[in-house]
Amino acid sequence: MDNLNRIAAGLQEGDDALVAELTRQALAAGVPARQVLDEGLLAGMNVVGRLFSEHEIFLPDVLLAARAMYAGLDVLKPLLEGESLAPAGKVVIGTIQGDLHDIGKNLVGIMLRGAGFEVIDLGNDVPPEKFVATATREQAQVIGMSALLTTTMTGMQRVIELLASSGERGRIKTIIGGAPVTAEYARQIGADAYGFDAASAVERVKELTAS
Ligand code: B1M
Repeated sequence: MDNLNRIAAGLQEGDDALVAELTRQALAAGVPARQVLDEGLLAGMNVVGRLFSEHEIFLPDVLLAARAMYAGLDVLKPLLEGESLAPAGKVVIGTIQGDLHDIGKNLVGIMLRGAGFEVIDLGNDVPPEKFVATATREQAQVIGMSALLTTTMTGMQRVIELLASSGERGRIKTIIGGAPVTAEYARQIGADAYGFDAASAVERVKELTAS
């Protein structure tokens, strides 16, 4: 088994120390950070998601896998963030209220920082009012919202409604993403952009801040 497959397997087993060590080894062997992320950590997490939905594994297993994912991400983070120069713009990000999933949102934050954006991360379970109040106070150009549950994604529309009622909708743009979110849903609720993954989120935010 090659190193990236071992990372994916270690993540599925929830072995955080092993995942961190294998991630360091892969980097030392010259594997690019993005490849370690995509073919090691994310590949492992995809299997975890499938096994969880098929009831082959249970919540404690998913929690351990998430911890292992973070152990690997901690090693990759400095490389993914890179060295940014002048701030390209300010983005407020968070996972919507009621939703505790934050791995994808954190990845989006890391990649945005890597592209030179100043990122204010509100964490998870963020009330709509907090997104709007923070972006307004901080004069951010973009609000980025993440949702992983079909039951919480509806909360993102509330943020857009609040922006409209406070007169900030034209100035502060919105981008949404997360596993259950689609481009069609983004259009439906009036979001300015949809990010399929962290890399495309960066491209969309660049477009939003350029216009
Ligand atoms: Co939960 N969970 N979970 N979970 N979990 C899912 C989402 C689920 C699909 C699993 C399944 O059944 N197959 C399912 C949701 C079903 C649904 O809504 N239809 C589910 C469920 C049901 C639950 C609980 C309700 C389980 C329970 O308690 N019975 C519970 C809910 C808790 C809550 O939030 N209130 C729960 C809890 C958890 C853990 C805490 C154990 C853990 C989260 C730990 C953490 O985040 N710190 C967890 C995990 C890890 C998952 C899965 C397995 C993996 C999610 C993940 O981190 N993926 C997930 C299965 C799946 O998604 N297939 C699942 C890796 C991450 C990098 O991907 O977040 O999709 P993702 O982000 C991607 C893109 O979506 C995109 O870019 C990222 C990078 O490419 N993206 C954006 C994300 N945000 C973006 C924002 C953008 C743009 C792009 O712009 C701003």
